[in-house]
Amino acid sequence: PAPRTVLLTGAAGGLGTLMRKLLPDHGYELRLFDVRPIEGEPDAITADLSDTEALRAAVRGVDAIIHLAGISLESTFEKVLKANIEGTYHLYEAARGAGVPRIVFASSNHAVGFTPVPRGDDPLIPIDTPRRPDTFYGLSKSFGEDLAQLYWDKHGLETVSIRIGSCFPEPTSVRMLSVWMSPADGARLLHAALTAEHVGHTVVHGSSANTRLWWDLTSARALGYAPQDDSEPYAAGLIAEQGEPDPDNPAHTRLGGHFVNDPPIWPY
Ligand code: NAI
Ligand code: 15L
Repeated sequence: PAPRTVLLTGAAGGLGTLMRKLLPDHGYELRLFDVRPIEGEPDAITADLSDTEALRAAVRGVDAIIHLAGISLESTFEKVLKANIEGTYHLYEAARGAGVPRIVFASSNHAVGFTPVPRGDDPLIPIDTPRRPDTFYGLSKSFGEDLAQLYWDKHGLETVSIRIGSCFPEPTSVRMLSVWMSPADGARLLHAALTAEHVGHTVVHGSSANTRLWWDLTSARALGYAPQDDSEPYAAGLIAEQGEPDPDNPAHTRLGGHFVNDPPIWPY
C-alpha cells in the first residue's frame, strides 16, 4: 500500500518548512522531528539524532521516513561526523528495528561536487558518475548513500537517495539556473520516491527540468517523477546581475560551485 504516515526529520529547516506545507497535498500525514522546536507544531518531536530512545519512539508505526535532518553546509569534521554520519546511522538503526520499509535520504550534489560540469555537446552528468565529495559535508552524504546501500543489501530496507541540487523558492545564482529544484518539483520528487515500487537503493538527481540542466534526470523520471518547472525565466535577470560563468574559476566549472573552493573549517 502507498505510504501515508511519514516521519519528516529536519522539519524545522528550510527544506523541511517548504515540504511541511506541500506534502499534505500529496496525501501524507507528517510526523515532525527536529532538534529545534517548531513554532505552531506542538506535536513535533524535539530531539537530537543522537537520542536513540527518541528516535525509536519517532519511527514507531510510520510507513516511511524522509530524512532531511543534519548539517546542511560545510562545517568541522567533528560536527559533520556527529550529526550526519552518526545521526544517519542512528536513524537507520531505529528504522530497521521498527521494520520501517523505506527511507528517502536527502543526499546532495556535494557528494559529487568536484565533477566537471558539461560544456557544449558534452553529455549530461550520469547518475553513476564517480563520487567526488567537495567538502566534509559532501563526504557525509557519500557515506549516507553507502549506508543506504548496506541497509538494502543486508536488511531489505529500501532507500531513494536524492542528490538534491538547490531547492529554494527561487534560484539566486547563475549556477542555480542549472541545479535548481522548485519546491513544488521537490514535493513531486519526494512523492515519487515514496510511492515507486521496488526501488531497492536507487540514487537520483534532484532538480527541476531546467533548460541549463547539468545532470541526467533519467533515474528520477523512472520513479514516476515528472518535473513541471524550469529556472529559465530567471536566467536573464541573474546573468545581468552576476555575469556569465567564468571558465577559469572552478566554482563555475564544477558541480559543487563555491564549495569546491572553500577551505576546510579547522579545527574542531
Ligand atoms: P537546514 O539546515 O535548513 O535544515 C536542517 C535541519 O536539520 C535544521 O532544522 C536542524 O535543526 C536539523 N538538525 C541538524 N542537526 C540535527 C540533529 N543532530 N538532530 C536533529 N535535527 C538536526 O537545511 P535544508 O536546506 O533544509 O536541507 C535539508 C536537508 O537536505 C539537509 O540534509 C541537506 O544536507 C539536504 N540538502 C538540501 C539542499 C537544499 O537545496 N536545500 C541541497 C542538497 C541537500
Ligand atoms: C546543499 O547541499 C546545501 O544543503 C544547500 O544549502 C545548497 O548550498 C545546495 O547544496 C547547493 O549546492 O546549492
